[in-house]
Amino acid sequence: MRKYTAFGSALLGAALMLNTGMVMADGPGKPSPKKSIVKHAVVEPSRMAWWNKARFGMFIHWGVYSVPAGVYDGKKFPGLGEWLMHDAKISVDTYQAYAKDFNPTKYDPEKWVLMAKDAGVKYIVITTKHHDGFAMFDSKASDWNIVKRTPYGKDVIKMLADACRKHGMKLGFYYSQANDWNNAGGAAAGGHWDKKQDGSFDDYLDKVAIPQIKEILNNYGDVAELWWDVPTDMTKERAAKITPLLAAHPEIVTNNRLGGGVQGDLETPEQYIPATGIPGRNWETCMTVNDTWGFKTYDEHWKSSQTLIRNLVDIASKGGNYLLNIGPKSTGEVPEPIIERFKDIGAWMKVNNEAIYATTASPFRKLSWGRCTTKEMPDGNTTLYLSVFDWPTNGQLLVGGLKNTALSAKLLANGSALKFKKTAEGLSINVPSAALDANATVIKLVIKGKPDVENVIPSANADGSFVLSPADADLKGGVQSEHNPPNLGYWTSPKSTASWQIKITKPGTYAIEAPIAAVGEGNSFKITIGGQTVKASAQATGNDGKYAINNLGQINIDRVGPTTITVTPVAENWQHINLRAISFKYKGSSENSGGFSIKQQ
Ligand code: FHN
Repeated sequence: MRKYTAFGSALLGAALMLNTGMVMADGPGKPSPKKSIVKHAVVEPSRMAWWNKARFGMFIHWGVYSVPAGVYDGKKFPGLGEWLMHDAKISVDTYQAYAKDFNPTKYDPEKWVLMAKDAGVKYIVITTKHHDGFAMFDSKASDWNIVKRTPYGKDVIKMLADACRKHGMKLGFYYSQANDWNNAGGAAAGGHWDKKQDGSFDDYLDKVAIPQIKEILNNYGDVAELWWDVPTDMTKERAAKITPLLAAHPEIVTNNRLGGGVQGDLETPEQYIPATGIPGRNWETCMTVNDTWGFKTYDEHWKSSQTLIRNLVDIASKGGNYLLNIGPKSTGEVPEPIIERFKDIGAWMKVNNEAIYATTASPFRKLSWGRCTTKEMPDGNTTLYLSVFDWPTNGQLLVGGLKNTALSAKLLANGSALKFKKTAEGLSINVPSAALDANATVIKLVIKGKPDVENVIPSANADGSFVLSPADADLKGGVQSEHNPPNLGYWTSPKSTASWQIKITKPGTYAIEAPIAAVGEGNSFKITIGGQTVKASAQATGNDGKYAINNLGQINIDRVGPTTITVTPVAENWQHINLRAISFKYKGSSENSGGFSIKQQ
C-alpha cells in the first residue's frame, strides 16, 4: 500500500525534505490560532531514569554474516547483510563453514567503546545472537558459538562488557529469541529451507533460547537493556516462560518485541522517526548509517554526518532516543565511513550536548527553521534549546507562537548574549548574520515558567507557495502517514480523509500538483478549500510505488489567513492511492476577487 520511488518535481522534493519528520526541518510555520502542545506524559518505572537522560545509544550488529558480507556464490544480494543466509537460502552446513573464517584479530573493544563515548553515546546494544542463531558468547546451550566454532575462540561479549565497565558505558544485549536458522526448531520467516533446521520450536525455546537468555542475563555483569527482536510464533504462553527471568532483573530496560502481548518499556520505530513522537510511551528509533545492519562490502549508501546529527536532534525534540547502528567487519574493524561520522557527531555533541541529554520534547508542533528541546529548571522556569538547521537570512529568528516572557538568550557554542523582543507572532531573537554550525546552531533560551505556546501550524512560504505534506496532515478513517518515502498510505476506505490547516500568505492564483501512486483507474477525490471543492482523478500508475505528478487544476485564493484544506475520496470505484504531497504553486495575482474560486483544468 505504500512504497517507494523518487518523485519527479525538484520543487516538491525540496519542500518535502523541509516538511517531514524523517529528514529534518519542520515545514514553514508561523503563528495561527490553534493551541498545540505535544504531550509525552509517561508513567516511569525507575529503571527508565538513566535511559531518558541518555537520548543517544549505539547499536552493533556483528556476527558470522560479516564474513560473506552480502555476497554468496559470487552474487551480491540486495537485502540486509545479516539476512544473507535466509535470502540466499544457504544450507546450514555451508553457512556454518563461514565461522572458520571469522577471526576478528583486529577486534579492540575499548576502541569501539571510546569511539562511541567520544561521539556522545551513553549506551551500547550489541547482537549476542541474531537470526542466524550464532552466539557471540561462550554458550553452554549451543555449540554454534564464537568460542567453539571460530579460530578466534574468544568471548567477544565478555571483552566488550569489560571495556564498557572500564569506560563507564552502559551495555545492553540484542537477542533474537524466536528466529534461529541454525539451531534446530528455531523459527524462520517463510519457513525452513534445510531439513537440519526442522524440529520443535518449543524444544528450541526450552533448550537453546531460554538457557542462552539466562547466560546473557547472568554472566556479563549489569545489563542495561534487553533488545528482543522479531517475535515469530511467540504466543502468550511462550513469552510467559521468559518474562519471569526478567523479574529477577527489574533494572533492565526491555523493548516491545518479545511477543505474546508483552509491551516492554520501549516502542522501537525502525529506520524512521515518528512525526510527533509516540505520546505516552518511551521510544527508541533504531537506524542504520548506510542501508544494512550487518556489514556488507558494497553498501556505500552512507547518510551524511549532518543527517545523523539532525536526526539525533529531531528525535530528542520528540522525546525519544536514537540507537544508531554500526556493522563491524569480520576483522573486528569498524568501517571508516562510520568512524568519520561518529567523529563529526562527537564534535557537535562536545559543544551542544546540553541540548540533547536529559531534555524533554518540544512544546512546538512545528518550527520552520529547526527543532526545540526543553528542560524544566528547579526555579520553575524553562530552558528551550533551539537547534537551528536553516539559519535566518534577515537576522531574526522567530520563535512562532511563544507567549512566555523571555529571560535570556545566548548562543550555546560561545555564550554570546542575544537580544530579543516579543512580537505579535511570538519571540523574535536577533541572531548573527551566519550560523555558527552548518549542522545545527543551538540557541539557549530561558523563559519564565512553563512553555505557553499558541498554534504552530504550517504556513505558506514567502512567495505564497506551499506544500501539504503527510506529516502535517490530520487523518481520519484509517489513512496513515508513512515514511521512506513520506506518503499517505493505507488509504483504502473512501471514508478516510486527510486535512491540513494552512495559513495563506498571498492572494492570487495557485497551480495544484500532487505526486500520486494509484494501481488502477477510477480513484477520484475532492479537495475542499474554504467551502469550495475541486474534483480530481488520480492517473493510474499500475504500481503502489510508482508515482506520477497529477496536475489538479488551478485555484484563485484571494483571502489570506488560516484555512483548512481537506481531501476526501469519491466512494464510487475507490480503490486506494498513495499520496506524497499536494503542492500549491503561486502563479501570480488572481483575476478574481473576494474569496476562493477554483478552475478545473
Ligand atoms: O530482522 C531484523 C534486522 O536484521 C535487524 O536486526 C533489525 C534491527 O531493528 N530488526 C529486525 C527487523 O525488524
